[in-house]
Amino acid sequence: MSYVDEVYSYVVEKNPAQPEFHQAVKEVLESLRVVIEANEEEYKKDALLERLCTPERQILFRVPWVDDKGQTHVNNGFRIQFNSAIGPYKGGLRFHPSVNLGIIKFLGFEQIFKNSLTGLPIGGGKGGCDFDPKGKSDNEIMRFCQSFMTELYRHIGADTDVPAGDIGVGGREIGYLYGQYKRIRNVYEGVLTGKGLTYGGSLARTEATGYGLLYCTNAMLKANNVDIKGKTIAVSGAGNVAIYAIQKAQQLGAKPVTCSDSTGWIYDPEGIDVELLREVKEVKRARLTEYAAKRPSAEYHEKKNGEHGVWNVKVDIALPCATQNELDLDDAKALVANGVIAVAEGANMPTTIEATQYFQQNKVLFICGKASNAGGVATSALEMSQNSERLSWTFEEVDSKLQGIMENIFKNADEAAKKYGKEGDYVAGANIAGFLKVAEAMKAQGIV
Ligand code: NDP
Ligand code: 2IT
Repeated sequence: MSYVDEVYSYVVEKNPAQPEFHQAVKEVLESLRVVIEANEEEYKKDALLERLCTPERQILFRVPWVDDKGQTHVNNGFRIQFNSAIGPYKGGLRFHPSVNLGIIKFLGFEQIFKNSLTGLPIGGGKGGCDFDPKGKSDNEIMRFCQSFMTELYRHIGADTDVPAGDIGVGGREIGYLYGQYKRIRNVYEGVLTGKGLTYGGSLARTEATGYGLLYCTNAMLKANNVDIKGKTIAVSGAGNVAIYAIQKAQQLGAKPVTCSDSTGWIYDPEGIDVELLREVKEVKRARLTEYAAKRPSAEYHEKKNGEHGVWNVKVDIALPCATQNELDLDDAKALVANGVIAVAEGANMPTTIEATQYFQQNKVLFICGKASNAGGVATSALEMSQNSERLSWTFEEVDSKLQGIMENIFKNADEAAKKYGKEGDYVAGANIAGFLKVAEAMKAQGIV
């Protein structure tokens, strides 16, 4: 058995019932095969891959909180400090009822390579809770965030581990988490990113993941002589990533015609009205039915039987921006049959392995989230820099750095793919480029 296969079996055996984690490891190890095989003896002796696939630290904790009626609830909190070879652990917090250890580990594992690709000094981590923020009052959200931080604070710090947002964690939650951290620790430090602009946040962090996705997508299209202007786009999701992906796509002259949330999806042939979408989702925290009610050109479709909806619309480009495994083989077949040219992941691991392979076999330009959604964490690292120097940069300054970082990520993934004989396979290129830096740092630091 080759070392890659041995390590994959080891991961499956040691981490039972964590299918998303197995999937993320499989995808990375498969694309690293060429690099590993060239250095097999050395990597194996150092158990480099076993170390890479085993979190440095896993923190599991109880989060009790009291609702507005006086009822106590208990949720499960997680923080996975996966790899600190190239910098302090960095990665978001997800609050969603589906959260479990395997999901947080898949996200933390991917974060290692993504963060490496940004070129900035940040290690990989992720956290979250199986708490459902939907339907909760602001006071309930505040009490929950305070309880979550009352345990988490002892494990994090501006030079140790710097969480941020992810699904279900936006500006409101980061504010409550930050307030409680500061109260307990009595230090005013950049321990979280995605902070509000009045207390140490960075301009353009809110927009960064969606904008970065489009900068990366555009770089991939340009390298393949495709002009984004006039292209129709299917976007899934209606949260932070989806909204600013839609906004930047429009600024670049493309036309996003769909978005979705957990209960339904919109087809708007005139193009999504992004200001209306922001009002419905960011301000009112309402369903997409409210968008449809105010927009005569929009069709609203209820989601039935777990179907994904938006991928059946005929478009040139698909940008999955909601959640893991939301684009499967059937969806990929529908997109290819409708002539899709490019797919770029805004979410983390939204495309199943079979769907990814189908796109690649059918010559669809495809780039994975570790590269294409890295703009969020990259801008978080820029927020850390600003906090350290106690200065704030302008929107234009941050946005232009973000654009440069995303173009560089695409270039590095493209070049690594070519160097290892996989031209045009941007998944392999991204994984290889991300891995090499981390592997070198781990080797230099000895067996730790
Ligand atoms: P938000 O919570 O802002 O939005 C998530 C969106 O996806 C919502 O529209 C939500 O629907 C929908 N969604 C979430 N879970 C499911 C589900 N299980 N089934 C169907 N729809 C779902 O999160 P973000 O936009 O921040 O995150 C979206 C994706 O992007 C995630 O994969 C995240 O890990 C990834 N990401 C986020 C970054 C960031 O900076 N925020 C950076 C890089 C990646 P509803 O409104 O009904 O809840
Ligand atoms: O998946 C991700 O990269 C994020 N949720 C952003 C992490 C961060 O630290 O900004």
